[in-house]
Amino acid sequence: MNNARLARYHALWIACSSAVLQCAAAPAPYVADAPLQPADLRKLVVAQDGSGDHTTIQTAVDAAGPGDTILVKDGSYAERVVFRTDGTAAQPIALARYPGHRPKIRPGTGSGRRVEFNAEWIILDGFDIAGGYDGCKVYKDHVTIRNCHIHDNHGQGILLVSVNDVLIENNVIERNGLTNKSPMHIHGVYLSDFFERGMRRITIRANIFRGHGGGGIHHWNKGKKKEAGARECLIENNLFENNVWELILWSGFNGNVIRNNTLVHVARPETNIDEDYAIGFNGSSGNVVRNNVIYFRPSRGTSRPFDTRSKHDQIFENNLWSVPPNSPWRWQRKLMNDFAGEYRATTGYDANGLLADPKFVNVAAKDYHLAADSPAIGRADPAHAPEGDLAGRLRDSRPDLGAYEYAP
Ligand SMILES: [Ca+2]
Repeated sequence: MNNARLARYHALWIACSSAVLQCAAAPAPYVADAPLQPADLRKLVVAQDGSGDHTTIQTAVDAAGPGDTILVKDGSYAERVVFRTDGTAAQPIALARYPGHRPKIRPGTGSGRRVEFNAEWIILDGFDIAGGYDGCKVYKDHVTIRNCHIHDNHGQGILLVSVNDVLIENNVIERNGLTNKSPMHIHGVYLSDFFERGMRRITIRANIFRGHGGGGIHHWNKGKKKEAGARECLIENNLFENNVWELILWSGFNGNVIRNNTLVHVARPETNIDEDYAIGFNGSSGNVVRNNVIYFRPSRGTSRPFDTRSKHDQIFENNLWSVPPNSPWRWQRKLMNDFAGEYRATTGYDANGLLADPKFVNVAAKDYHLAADSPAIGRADPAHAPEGDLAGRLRDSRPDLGAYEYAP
């Protein structure tokens, strides 16, 4: 997680978006209309020692207008931060770390204490956010959250409420909600269409999600309104590691793309729910799940690699599943007995996929890069692979499965 890696990611994204360069992979199918770069019209410096323009983040945020960039120096800022002033597409408001610094935001656990977005066209870049009620909560469209470490908050890591065009990239999001009275309801990123307006173009790429009592990513909406739920979202190049559910996509998560992620499900926090799984759908349909690596080892009898509770169909192509024999799973509400033996014939999914050990470099050391003899190398569909990978490396002409492209 560093700026250099993010810069490489953007450089190759821009290179591949131009007509001049030929890249192995096709452009992303959906990308949030969210701000990529600060405008830097005016720079406001926040420093606790009085050497800047402000000593608290919130006074700087309240003073900022469109095009302004707030740069925060090292320190632990015990503040609730709330954006109330909109930026614009050409002139977003940016709140970023001062170059070379790594400021901490410690909102405190009182109700509503977090980094809260009540304004559009905002960039948040480079903070360590912990000990809040939530890490971040987003109520408005056109927001970018990148390069942050969002961890050990009492509630959600990032909570999106009925918004469109949010970009979440290059963050490490871990261990949120373990102090909550119901950790199973706390997720790394929670897409909640609470107002049932629909959520469009949420892009979640190149993040690490780890150790939540709920999902790495969870989607939910409460009702039956046709327009409600998430569509045209892109989840790519992420590592999901040992959340109770890596991906739990319920109630109206329809028509989205989940590609080139690595899911490692070998352990989990002990929380207030017994079951766990790597990927599951309920009341969600028409999603494309492609080029992912799912590494599953059960931690208890109710651990499942795959869990579906409704009859809606998804498209699964070119995924690698590593699942021991006789692993229980759930298909269209029915509990099954042996995923590896039953999956393809039962679902019709992954005719071009693999049931194999992905041969990570070192699972015990949590190094999930591919080893030289990995069967995942060269197995992704080039027409549907991202340009880069989780490490900010350009994928080659024979793209690999999972979040990490193999480099000899
Ligand atoms: Ca390759």
